[in-house]
Amino acid sequence: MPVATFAKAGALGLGGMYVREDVGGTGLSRLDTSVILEALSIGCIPTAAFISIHNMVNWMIDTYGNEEQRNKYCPKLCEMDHYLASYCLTEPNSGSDAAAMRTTYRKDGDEIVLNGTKAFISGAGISDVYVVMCRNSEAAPGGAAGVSAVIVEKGTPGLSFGGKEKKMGWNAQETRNLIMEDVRIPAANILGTEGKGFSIAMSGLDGGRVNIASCSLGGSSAAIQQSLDYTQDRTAFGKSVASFQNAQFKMADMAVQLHASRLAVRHAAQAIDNNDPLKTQFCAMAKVFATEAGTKICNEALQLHGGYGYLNDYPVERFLRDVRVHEILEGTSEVMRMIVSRHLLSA
Ligand code: FAD
Ligand code: 2MC
Repeated sequence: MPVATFAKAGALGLGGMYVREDVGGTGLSRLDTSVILEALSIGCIPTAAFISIHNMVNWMIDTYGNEEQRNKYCPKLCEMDHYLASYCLTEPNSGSDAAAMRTTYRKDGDEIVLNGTKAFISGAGISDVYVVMCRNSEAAPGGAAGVSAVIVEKGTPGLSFGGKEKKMGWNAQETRNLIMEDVRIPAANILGTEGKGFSIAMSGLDGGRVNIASCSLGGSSAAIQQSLDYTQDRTAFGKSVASFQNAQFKMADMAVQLHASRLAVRHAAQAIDNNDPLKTQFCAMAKVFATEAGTKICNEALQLHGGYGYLNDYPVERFLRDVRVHEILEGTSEVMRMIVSRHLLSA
């Protein structure tokens, strides 16, 4: 992971883009953040995407934390100088059905004791702060009731990490299991109201989904530019590839998809800024639309590059591998459709 680069990004104010200024944040809107993450992703999608995850966690602490928690964690997270944060919801046996989590905590005086395993955690092993969703061991299993969000610091006895997952893309960040065996932390590390952790996790993800969709915009935009450059340079049958109407129409369709995606993403970002009652639905719509378009655009870009597109001499295959996972993480396309259809049916 480019930890030193994150420190430079922190110095530019990118560690707490939508965190309040009194704890070192930049105080920008979600709309501003979307534009920034799109621009960063033109360079490297997983680097931008980890900055997004770090910002999501920092915002959760800023928004739901008490003054002590905000002052303890947010200023350092905003600096992002070798001080990073991870978001821990998924478990080996529960991803889409996040409320089926089995990680528990039990109270013991002023402390709580955590047990369980979180899977696929971006930044695990490197991050210093982990916001972990876990269920009170006395609560009934299943469902959102009894789930709390807690802050766990790296180095706490009983906290360990699994091996580094080998992935198709997103290789500029590490993905590992987070294993908790009798991890003791102060009960004061519960974030927000005890038992409301599932809602806290979901409200973080509304913004996270817009951010990830913004990373797909950046990847799509880069892939279109690479296609324009390559097809004008490459010749076949005595002409530039760009002179074939097939290539022109493909690139026009890619630009149409990107434009529509960008409008949906920016609108969803503004819906969060305006606390629109339909914000969750708009975030889900934007994520499914922009991330599926991102994969299609990058795949078409690879096709337009012919065999060279398949070689890692050109960046287009990396963009395709990196955007593909955006249809899965922070809620799959199917979960996004579930959120939208639930709203439609309950309207
Ligand atoms: P499953 O839930 O098992 O789904 C399998 C398939 O069934 C999917 O196609 C899914 O859409 C479909 N499906 C499930 N339920 C339904 C339904 N009701 N209707 C229709 N279809 C359904 N998680 C974190 O908490 N923190 C992280 O930092 C993090 N980083 C990640 C990084 C990477 C690179 C990856 C790959 C994953 C990461 N995740 C992280 C986990 C990610 O959020 C989950 O993989 C994702 O939510 C899907 O869960 P799952 O893999 O268990 O799939
Ligand atoms: N904002 C605030 N609260 C919300 C919310 C939102 N967007 N969505 C749901 N809630 C609340 C809801 O109001 C309810 O609260 P209460 O019990 O107080 O009434 C509670 O959460 C339970 O909501 P549901 O009944 O809708 O819960 P359900 O179990 O049906 O699941 C679903 C909802 C499928 C949307 C959720 O499980 C989900 O988002 N699954 C996908 C998981 C996911 O996205 N994982 C990403 C992991 S992070 C990652 O991948 C990274 C790379 C960082």
